[in-house]
Amino acid sequence: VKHPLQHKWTLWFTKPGSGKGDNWNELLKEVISFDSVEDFWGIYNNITPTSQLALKSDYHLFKTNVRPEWEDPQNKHGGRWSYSFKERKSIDIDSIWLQVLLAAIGETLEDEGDNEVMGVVVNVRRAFFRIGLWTRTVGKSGPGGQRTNEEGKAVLMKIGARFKEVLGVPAEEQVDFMGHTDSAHSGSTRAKAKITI
Ligand code: M7G
Repeated sequence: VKHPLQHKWTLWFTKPGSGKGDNWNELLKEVISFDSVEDFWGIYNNITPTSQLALKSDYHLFKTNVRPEWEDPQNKHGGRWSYSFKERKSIDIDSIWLQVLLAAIGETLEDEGDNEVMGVVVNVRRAFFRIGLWTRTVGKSGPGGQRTNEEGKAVLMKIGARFKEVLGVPAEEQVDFMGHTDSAHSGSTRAKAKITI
């Protein structure tokens, strides 16, 4: 008997492009979906560890039926907590990313009913590994929102704090939150963060 997860998840991979003229859509590939603990380990044990991926690769683990893109209807009002590990050589990115995956599928990043976590991402870049946690809202009572702005912000901050703990980021370091509309308009996801924890 398999142990069911609370949600079904889909793994995506962004393969490194050749540089100029790369099309985001052509590089993003859906890999596989799973909804049990056993299937998660079967997949995890058979994919390339993050530490061995080529530069400009990404893994994305998102709830099934949510594409790991700003444009997805379930992401477009949302944002992302993120942290860049700049000491690429001295950190164990594989165990950090595994903890993030387990927190996502084990639903420990949010409380039942928060309904904010859309997925998690790891970006392999020349100068850093960046791990992100995508949320459905930016902590405001957006369209269909059932929370006040204050409640929304509190849920977002609680999720950010748990994410920071899972990442093992020291208290004095900052984990940043930014809305996807800002990411999309900046042309890069490195624009100034709005909220930090
Ligand atoms: P990144 O991989 O998040 O960060 O975005 P990086 O600058 O450290 O590599 C790199 C580029 O990929 C962006 O400037 C966009 O051109 C493209 N890109 C990334 N994301 C997450 C999206 C997305 O959700 N939708 C679209 N259309 N492009 C994206």
